[in-house]
Amino acid sequence: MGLKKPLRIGMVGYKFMGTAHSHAYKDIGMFFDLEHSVQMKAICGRDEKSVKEAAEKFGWSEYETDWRSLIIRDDIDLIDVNTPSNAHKEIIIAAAKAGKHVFCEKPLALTLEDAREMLEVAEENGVVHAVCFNYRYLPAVQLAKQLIDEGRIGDIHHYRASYLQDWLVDPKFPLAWRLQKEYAGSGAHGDLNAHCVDLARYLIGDFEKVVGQQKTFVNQRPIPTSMTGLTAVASDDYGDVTVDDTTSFLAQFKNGALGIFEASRFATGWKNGNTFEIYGSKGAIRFNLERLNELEVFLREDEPHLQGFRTILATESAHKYAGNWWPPGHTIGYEHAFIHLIYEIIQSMREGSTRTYPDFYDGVKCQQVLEAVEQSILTQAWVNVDSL
Ligand code: SOE
Repeated sequence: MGLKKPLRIGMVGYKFMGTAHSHAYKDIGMFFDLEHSVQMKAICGRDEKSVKEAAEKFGWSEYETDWRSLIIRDDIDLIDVNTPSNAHKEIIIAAAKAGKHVFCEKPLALTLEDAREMLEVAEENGVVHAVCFNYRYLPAVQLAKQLIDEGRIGDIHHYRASYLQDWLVDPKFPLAWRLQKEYAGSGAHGDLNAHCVDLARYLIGDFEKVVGQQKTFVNQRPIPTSMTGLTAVASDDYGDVTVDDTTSFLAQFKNGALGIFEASRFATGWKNGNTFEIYGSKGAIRFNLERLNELEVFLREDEPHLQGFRTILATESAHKYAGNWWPPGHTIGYEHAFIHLIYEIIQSMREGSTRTYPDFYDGVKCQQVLEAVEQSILTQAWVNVDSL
């Protein structure tokens, strides 16, 4: 399907991710040359007062209170969905059937079956489909990918990933939607391991088999009266936590590498520690999102007296996307990865261009690994990812 100019966006959701996505649409034209400029047409949410406030604050021209009205508007080309995960499928499928391009927050769906259906419908309707695996698009992560693709790290032996946060270590933290299976599908696993699995696939390739373990440390929490970002206000009533607080797993990759993954919201001291370490026959790479401008690199080819991890500040114009921002050393932040991803989606929408962003196929492949891990926990045995 050809792309109309400019690209007119309709968005569902206006909380944490809604803010991040709105910010990206607002800023992108200031720093990136777009063949198709972006118009923030309408934002949608059920609470009229709040969505109206969000529209004004974030710079959307209009607001809607029913997503069904949003997706049938003929002045909108792309629907961006960043609601709680349980609402993704219905909205995305309806939007794709209405001929809209679709951009969805991760995890794509609550189940592998749902994710597959979303991919099928998007393909049948010939629309562009993308998943918000934003961390691929940090300059330091792009550098890691470049070094691996250039063969500088050699054959990969080990992939270690962790995504560690600590916002649930307080047992009084309220029962947010992210702690309820019906809304979130799973806990730390779908929320955080989803990013780790996508980064691993992006950087070193597909998974062969997995085996995992998971635990919920606090089984009941106060029901919230309100929630913004990861901050919530508790009431005196308690409800059941129905998802994992932590899930870790071992993996084997199709290329022969071995992997270790861990996601937790109980990792005291870590705020948003999305890390990976890659050890290969020629070198090694280490990344930590809490220091997102940096990439640690070790190259065995260095002279013996210079051997050691060097810290590269990925802010040179030679580093992908960095040159669009500030002079070298003027660092960027969490929000920029969303802009870079949206830039790739828009660029790839040009006639005849190649896809350079994660699409629903990647969303399905991620869900397949997540579900294989869940199955391995139930059966207490390794699960071959492609058997699902
Ligand atoms: C909350 O755990 C969260 O905001 C995730 O939902 C995001 O995907 C991750 O990027 C940061 O943490």
